[in-house]
Amino acid sequence: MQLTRRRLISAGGLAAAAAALPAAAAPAVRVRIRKFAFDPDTVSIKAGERIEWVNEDFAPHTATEADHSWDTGEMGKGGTASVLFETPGTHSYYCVYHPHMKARIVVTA
Ligand SMILES: [Cu+2]
Repeated sequence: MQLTRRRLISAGGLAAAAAALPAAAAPAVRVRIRKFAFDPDTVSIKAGERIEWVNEDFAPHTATEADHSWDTGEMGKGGTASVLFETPGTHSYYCVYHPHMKARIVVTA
Protein backbone atom coordinates (compact mmCIF):
# COMPACT_ATOMS: atom_id res chain seq x y z
CA MET A 1 0.00 0.00 0.00
CA GLN A 2 1.39 3.33 -0.99
CA LEU A 3 1.22 5.77 1.88
CA THR A 4 2.88 8.73 0.26
CA ARG A 5 1.83 10.13 -3.03
CA ARG A 6 3.28 13.14 -4.72
CA ARG A 7 1.72 14.99 -7.56
CA LEU A 8 2.56 18.24 -9.24
CA ILE A 9 -0.28 19.91 -11.02
CA SER A 10 -0.07 23.28 -12.66
CA ALA A 11 -2.93 25.71 -12.32
CA GLY A 12 -3.41 28.86 -14.32
CA GLY A 13 -1.92 28.08 -17.70
CA LEU A 14 1.61 27.58 -19.02
CA ALA A 15 1.31 24.00 -17.89
CA ALA A 16 3.94 22.69 -20.28
CA ALA A 17 6.54 25.24 -19.20
CA ALA A 18 5.83 24.62 -15.53
CA ALA A 19 5.95 20.87 -15.86
CA ALA A 20 9.43 21.11 -17.34
CA LEU A 21 10.73 22.70 -14.15
CA PRO A 22 11.85 20.49 -11.28
CA ALA A 23 9.18 20.50 -8.59
CA ALA A 24 11.73 21.72 -6.06
CA ALA A 25 12.38 24.87 -8.11
CA ALA A 26 9.16 26.54 -7.00
CA PRO A 27 8.83 27.57 -3.36
CA ALA A 28 6.10 25.69 -1.52
CA VAL A 29 3.75 26.83 1.19
CA ARG A 30 2.46 23.97 3.30
CA VAL A 31 -1.18 23.42 4.21
CA ARG A 32 -1.87 20.71 6.77
CA ILE A 33 -5.02 18.63 6.58
CA ARG A 34 -6.05 17.48 10.02
CA LYS A 35 -9.26 16.81 11.88
CA PHE A 36 -11.16 17.18 8.61
CA ALA A 37 -10.01 20.76 8.01
CA PHE A 38 -7.41 22.62 5.96
CA ASP A 39 -4.95 24.47 8.18
CA PRO A 40 -4.61 27.34 7.47
CA ASP A 41 -7.95 27.65 5.71
CA THR A 42 -6.87 30.80 3.89
CA VAL A 43 -3.37 31.15 2.54
CA SER A 44 -1.78 33.89 0.45
CA ILE A 45 1.05 33.17 -1.97
CA LYS A 46 2.73 34.89 -4.86
CA ALA A 47 2.32 33.79 -8.46
CA GLY A 48 4.90 31.10 -9.20
CA GLU A 49 4.66 29.49 -5.78
CA ARG A 50 3.31 26.07 -4.95
CA ILE A 51 0.95 24.90 -2.26
CA GLU A 52 1.82 21.55 -0.76
CA TRP A 53 -0.86 19.70 1.19
CA VAL A 54 0.01 17.10 3.79
CA ASN A 55 -2.74 14.78 4.97
CA GLU A 56 -2.31 14.13 8.69
CA ASP A 57 -5.68 12.39 9.03
CA PHE A 58 -6.38 8.68 8.71
CA ALA A 59 -9.15 9.44 6.23
CA PRO A 60 -8.33 10.19 2.60
CA HIS A 61 -8.81 13.75 1.38
CA THR A 62 -8.47 15.83 -1.76
CA ALA A 63 -7.93 19.49 -2.49
CA THR A 64 -10.20 20.28 -5.41
CA GLU A 65 -10.90 23.67 -6.95
CA ALA A 66 -14.60 24.57 -6.72
CA ASP A 67 -14.78 24.85 -10.52
CA HIS A 68 -12.67 21.66 -10.88
CA SER A 69 -9.93 23.50 -12.79
CA TRP A 70 -7.39 21.62 -10.64
CA ASP A 71 -7.52 18.70 -8.28
CA THR A 72 -4.84 16.98 -6.23
CA GLY A 73 -6.58 13.63 -6.41
CA GLU A 74 -6.78 11.44 -3.35
CA MET A 75 -4.20 11.87 -0.60
CA GLY A 76 -4.16 8.94 1.78
CA LYS A 77 -2.86 9.00 5.35
CA GLY A 78 0.50 10.75 5.31
CA GLY A 79 0.12 11.60 1.63
CA THR A 80 1.14 14.86 0.02
CA ALA A 81 0.31 16.68 -3.19
CA SER A 82 1.22 20.05 -4.61
CA VAL A 83 -0.18 22.50 -7.09
CA LEU A 84 1.73 25.32 -8.78
CA PHE A 85 -0.11 28.64 -9.10
CA GLU A 86 1.23 30.78 -11.90
CA THR A 87 -1.36 33.52 -12.25
CA PRO A 88 -2.88 35.91 -9.69
CA GLY A 89 -6.39 35.16 -8.55
CA THR A 90 -8.46 33.64 -5.77
CA HIS A 91 -9.21 29.94 -5.57
CA SER A 92 -11.90 28.34 -3.46
CA TYR A 93 -11.37 24.64 -2.94
CA TYR A 94 -12.81 21.75 -1.00
CA CYS A 95 -12.47 18.03 -0.37
CA VAL A 96 -14.59 15.92 -2.70
CA TYR A 97 -15.09 13.28 0.03
CA HIS A 98 -16.04 15.79 2.71
CA PRO A 99 -17.56 18.84 1.00
CA HIS A 100 -17.82 20.74 4.28
CA MET A 101 -14.00 21.01 4.17
CA LYS A 102 -13.50 24.33 2.43
CA ALA A 103 -10.55 26.66 2.10
CA ARG A 104 -9.14 29.47 0.00
CA ILE A 105 -5.92 30.41 -1.77
CA VAL A 106 -5.14 34.00 -2.73
CA VAL A 107 -2.45 34.32 -5.40
CA THR A 108 -0.95 37.80 -5.74
CA ALA A 109 1.31 39.17 -8.47
CU1 LIG B 1 -11.75 14.99 3.05
